[in-house]
Amino acid sequence: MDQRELETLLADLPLGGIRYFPKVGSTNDLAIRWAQAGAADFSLVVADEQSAGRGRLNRQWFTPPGSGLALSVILRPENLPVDVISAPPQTDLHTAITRLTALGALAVCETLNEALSPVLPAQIKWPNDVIATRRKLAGVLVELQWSGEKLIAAILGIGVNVTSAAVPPPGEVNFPATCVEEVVDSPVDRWVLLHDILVHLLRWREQMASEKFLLAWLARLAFRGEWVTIVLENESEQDAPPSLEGQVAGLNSDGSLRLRLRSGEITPVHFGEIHLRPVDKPAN
Ligand code: BT5
Repeated sequence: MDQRELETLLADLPLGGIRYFPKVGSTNDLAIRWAQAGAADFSLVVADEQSAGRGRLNRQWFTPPGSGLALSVILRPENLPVDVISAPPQTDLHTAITRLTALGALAVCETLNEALSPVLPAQIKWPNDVIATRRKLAGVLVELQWSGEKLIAAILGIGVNVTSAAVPPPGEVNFPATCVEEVVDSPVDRWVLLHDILVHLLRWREQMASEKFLLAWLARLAFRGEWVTIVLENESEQDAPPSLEGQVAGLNSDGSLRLRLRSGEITPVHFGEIHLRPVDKPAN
């Protein structure tokens, strides 16, 4: 792949601009800088390899060369539905980031469900992972870029493991990992996946604030009805984070997870707070 080939591949899509790099630190960093320099809405940064790819809370995201997709899309707030991002200080950042994250995860899920044969049964492990056969094969990282009080862009970063070379060794991941080719058991053209992910992003962006979007997201929510442990994330990492155990009961309209506790009470869990692992049965 090179810049010109990528432009040809994506020529039918209404993108703001395209930048391809064989190797970068993080595509999100390049997208942030490009957004600051005036990139048009829906501009795209793609890299074959990342040396400093990141996940949430500055965790690492592994992207060796030739093995997956690493992309970042620059979304301008004026082109997002008003209900998703309103002007600060009214902006509810958790809700906005959660929806934008779901936009990325849903686009990846639908692409994997539709573009491949056999169908790849991808699901969304709330809030930002795409899993299949209970293992992670893609992750989404949304970062907001401000100029003083003004939100200038949301950077939607997506990493997808396509070949087995993208899958980190078991000791280096906090959740079991896999890749697209392992799940479908055949070679996959990652650039076809990239094209289709962008098609789904463009389509769903228009409808991100709708009930239809929430239902599509809910339909792909992993672990529904299962008992899970929610670890409340603690950025300071000084103490072991507290955890909650409950059954995944669905989504609230703000995108928070509905968790049914042992008492039967349903409690919302908000973005940025959790880590999620299935457990076989409730603890006594
Ligand atoms: C994520 O974070 O899953 C978000 C990943 C976003 C990556 C994209 S690539 C393009 C753009 N540019 C960037 O720099 N980032 C975005 P989180 O849920 O925090 O998961 C991170 C954790 O996943 C790590 O701590 C590892 O345990 C695990 N991990 C790292 N690389 C992985 C991989 N390739 N496949 C599966 N798991 C991985």
